[in-house]
Amino acid sequence: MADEAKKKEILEKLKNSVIQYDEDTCKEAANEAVEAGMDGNEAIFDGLVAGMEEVGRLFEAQEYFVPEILMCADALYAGLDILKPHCRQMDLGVKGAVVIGTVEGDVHDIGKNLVKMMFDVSGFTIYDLGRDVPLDKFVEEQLKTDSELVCLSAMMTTSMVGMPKVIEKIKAKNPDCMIMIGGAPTSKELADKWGADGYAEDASNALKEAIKMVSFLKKLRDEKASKQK
Ligand code: B12
Repeated sequence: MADEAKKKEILEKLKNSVIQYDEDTCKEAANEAVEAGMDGNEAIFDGLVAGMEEVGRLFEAQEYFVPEILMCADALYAGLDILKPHCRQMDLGVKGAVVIGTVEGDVHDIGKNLVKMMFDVSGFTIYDLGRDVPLDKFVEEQLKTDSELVCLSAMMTTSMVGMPKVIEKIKAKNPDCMIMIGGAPTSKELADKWGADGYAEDASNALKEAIKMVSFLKKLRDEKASKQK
């Protein structure tokens, strides 16, 4: 197990390598985290994601533009590839199947992939549709896989408007399915307004919400089945 000073140093290195879009240093820091026995989850969220948060600030301050951000995202993904296999597997007693994707018109997928990773380490079956996903594709995939959960991600006010359309269509075809939304411009209020069953502000809360939603759905399905007997 890494001592605290070493851990702090590695987290700073991960964070700064994302900010400085330095893919090689990011890989090096990720490997150091693995060698030091750090939890992958901590290295990802307190290192890589902390770096991307600062990148967001630099973008807003117009110090960074799209080309820099793309390189920052490349560095983050290079570190993520190394750290992902070292995330603690969790058995939270509830598993389910989830369809996940970023809605049409939106290519932001870092947040969506972090949410996916949390489901992955918890043993969920994942159908990842990727990014810029045509709205009807979510509906088709849910029906095809009969997944308990559909997770919609959006990072732009212009793309999030697709969410209520997907929710309406899925609910019309299969009311027995739970839908969770997330991404920076979304909120609990919007989720309620659009008829989604859940909202979470980050990846670890997304998993907690998903567990609650899937447990509730399974209970409902069991009750329905026992009434039909
Ligand atoms: C990285 C980035 C990019 C990268 C994306 C790379 C990639 N592969 O994802 C690139 C360079 C491609 C990009 C492009 C653009 N971007 Co951009 N981008 C960002 C930036 C800097 C960071 C986003 C990010 O990855 N954050 C880190 C992750 C970890 O956080 P997150 O995404 O919020 O995810 C967490 C939560 O939201 C939540 N979550 C996410 N999804 C889901 C889903 C569910 C179901 C749940 C429960 C939770 C959940 O959990 C995640 C993990 O904890 C943000 C700024 C910001 N402050 O957010 C702008 C930002 C999102 N981009 C913006 C814009 C405008 C654009 C462009 C239009 C710029 C341009 N002029 O071309 C294009 C759009 C292209 C398109 N059609 O999509 C704006 C959006 C403004 C708005 N409100 O609409 C932002 C907010 C910047 C700004 N302040 O102006 N961008």
